[in-house]
Amino acid sequence: MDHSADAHRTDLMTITRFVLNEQSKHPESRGDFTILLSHIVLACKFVCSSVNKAGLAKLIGLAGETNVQGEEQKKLDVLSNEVFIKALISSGRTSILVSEEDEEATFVEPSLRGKYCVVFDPLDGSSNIDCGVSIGTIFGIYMVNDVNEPTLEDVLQPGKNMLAAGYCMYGSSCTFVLTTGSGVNGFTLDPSLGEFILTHPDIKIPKKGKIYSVNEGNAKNWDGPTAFYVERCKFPKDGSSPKSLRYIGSMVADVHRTLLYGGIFLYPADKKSPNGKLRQTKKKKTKMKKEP
Ligand code: FBP
Repeated sequence: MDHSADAHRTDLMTITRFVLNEQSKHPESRGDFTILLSHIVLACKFVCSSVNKAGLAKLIGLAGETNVQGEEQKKLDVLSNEVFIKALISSGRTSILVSEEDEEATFVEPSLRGKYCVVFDPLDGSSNIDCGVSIGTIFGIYMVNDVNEPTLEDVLQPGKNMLAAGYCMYGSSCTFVLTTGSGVNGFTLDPSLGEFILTHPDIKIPKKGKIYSVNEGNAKNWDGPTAFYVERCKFPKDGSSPKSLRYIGSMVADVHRTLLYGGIFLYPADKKSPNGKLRQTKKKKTKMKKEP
């Protein structure tokens, strides 16, 4: 493969081309996943554009509503959630959508139903929206068990059943990171083309890392093992250098840095959040609702 600068300019591996290449490895595939992913990518481009204009377009600030977790919903949260719900439904490839911003799952009406379920947080890191710090979208894709009878169980499967998962980080650049189960690849949005270009092929987290990432402000709530581990990061007993602390407070940004630079990101369960703060779908809380 020609890695010269010119090649990168003229042999662009866009995310669409990448996924189509992957699809060609599965002759039985009818392109449904490619269509679903193209709608997720479109929604990410829209959110990226909105995030970039937020400060100017007065999109930040409180929308006056609160989400199911009682957090004040900012306009970008509401907008991002609506964009993803509409994009996923219009793909015609989904049956159930679970958004971190909604109390109930969206149950797509039969005429628009498809074989996938998508669980997502449209805009994670909401406490950082107003100050322009990196935030992101997180998503996971399951296959529905019976497209004629989608049920709650379809969106409460273990993570190992996911067909694909990824995130899109809205930071100094817009980076889309995806896995379909065999490797992780990163794509950077070229605003002049409006395309995500493959910039981080086959990402592998470094075996060793010099960074630990945790909210030290929660230290008084940690259990013994967590406190012990973090203490060792700061005061190693094996003669190695102390690790550096980096904590952005947006999971997507902290995870992305950890993936590229190595080290550890942790948000341990503690006395304040016995189940950990970074939420999963709660069985008791997710209900079905008819799509409007
Ligand atoms: P939100 O659901 O309010 O966005 O919270 C998620 C999050 O912002 C993560 O992105 C981040 O890792 C974590 O909360 C930071 O939590 P804390 O401010 O308690 O350190």
